[in-house]
Amino acid sequence: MAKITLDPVTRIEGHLRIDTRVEGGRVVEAWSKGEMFRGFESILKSRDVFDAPLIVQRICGVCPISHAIAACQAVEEASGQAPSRNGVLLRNLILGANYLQSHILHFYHLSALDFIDVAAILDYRGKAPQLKALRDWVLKETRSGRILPASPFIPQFPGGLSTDHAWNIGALTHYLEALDVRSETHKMAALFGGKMPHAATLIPGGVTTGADPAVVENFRSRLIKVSRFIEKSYLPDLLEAARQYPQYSKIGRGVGRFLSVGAFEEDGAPWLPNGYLSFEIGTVPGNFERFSLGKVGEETGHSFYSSNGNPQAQKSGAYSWVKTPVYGGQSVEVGPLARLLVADASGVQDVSRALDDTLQAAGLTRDHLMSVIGRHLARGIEARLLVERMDRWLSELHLGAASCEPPLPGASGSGLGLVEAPRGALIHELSADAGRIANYNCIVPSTWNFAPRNNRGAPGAVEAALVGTQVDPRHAGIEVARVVRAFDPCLACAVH
Ligand code: NFE
Repeated sequence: MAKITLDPVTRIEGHLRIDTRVEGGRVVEAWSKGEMFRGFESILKSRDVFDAPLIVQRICGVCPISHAIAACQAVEEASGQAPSRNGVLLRNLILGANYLQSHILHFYHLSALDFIDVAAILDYRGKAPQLKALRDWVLKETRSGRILPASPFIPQFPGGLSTDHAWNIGALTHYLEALDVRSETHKMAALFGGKMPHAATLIPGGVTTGADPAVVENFRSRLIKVSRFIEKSYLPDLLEAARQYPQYSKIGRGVGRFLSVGAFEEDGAPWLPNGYLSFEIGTVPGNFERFSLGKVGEETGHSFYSSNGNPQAQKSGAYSWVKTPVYGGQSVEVGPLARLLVADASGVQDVSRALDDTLQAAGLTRDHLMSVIGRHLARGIEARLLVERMDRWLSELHLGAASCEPPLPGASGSGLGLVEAPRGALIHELSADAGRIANYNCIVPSTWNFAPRNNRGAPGAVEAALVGTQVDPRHAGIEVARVVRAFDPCLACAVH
């Protein structure tokens, strides 16, 4: 076998193609290709700055909150405004709910089918109504010749799936429950965001909904339900996947450089680009340092853009519509694993404790974190940590106080938004003139992770992670898919 191509990579948002060259049963080279162009930065030009939080949310239905908050921060800096304390806490809560939604979506509905064998439903003999209904529906559709067995869950690659019937059925049960749990998280976000997925209340200055005691308790009761699912289903399923797929704790290492720009403002001070944030800011491993915007660059040597950033579909050497963000001239990995590693390296104690506990339960070490299983575990650990923080933020809300400062019109100058989206470091850069957007630039998590080679030919994070992956020719690329999906690709975001 000379190559494996996944085109399109399925169960993601947007259009991603992965090409690999295989020698001796291992991937020796990989190319990550974003196959579409969007153009949000052009759409934003000359709009009113107050439109930015609404427009940028349309980049993506999965992580709209992080885009909105980044835009609010950028507009606030350009207009010299600080959000209210309640507004900051409400942003944290809406974003936290969106993280929980996104992490549970990623494991159960986007990735689990690479591990569990859903065809186990055909042999289900139990009494759970949801599972019986699912089995009967699959059997009926199959007999009618409309679909193949397990088609509600296609596409699924052959080979390498779990043969543990009890886990297959258990995880499938959780797959169905996760639909309801995600609905709870959406409702939580909508309680303060007005609606989901694209929230209506996030504006420069804060959040237009107040902190009403009944709404706060409504949010808290749903958080308890979601927390129960994380503890009883999500984390145990992650540990079971780690147990059944030990080889996946050893592959998918990647570039080994991690970046986090800090998530969730905590100290009540006006927002500052380098202020204290609960997941900390920096790069690891080894040489933890504070994040510096001056070290961020965007390269386009292998992307379909001209040197001044305009789309250029016919360009020699280009193979992706994703640009190549670099930090200090090098490709880095962003995302939940990066956040945990940065926080761990910078002494955030509850993060270090949670890492220790989970790794011990999985029989793994910190070195195993830089792997497919490590990236999945990182989301579960983060979900548990977030529930604790969200409960605290609810308690810190000043009930009945304003959650929003009056808007300051006529923003002029530049502004920066730095937010950790569920998938990693998100940067929005704005320049404004008399309240209108002169220029807007987004550097987005999946852009970092799914970048093509940089200008010096070094691979992007996913391209590097794929190298060395052992592949079985009978499996049609499931090993490659597992490595790729552990990064949780969103190409709609990556290209924006
Ligand atoms: Ni479209 Fe997004 C990415 C996340 S950016 S899902 O990449 O998380 O805010």
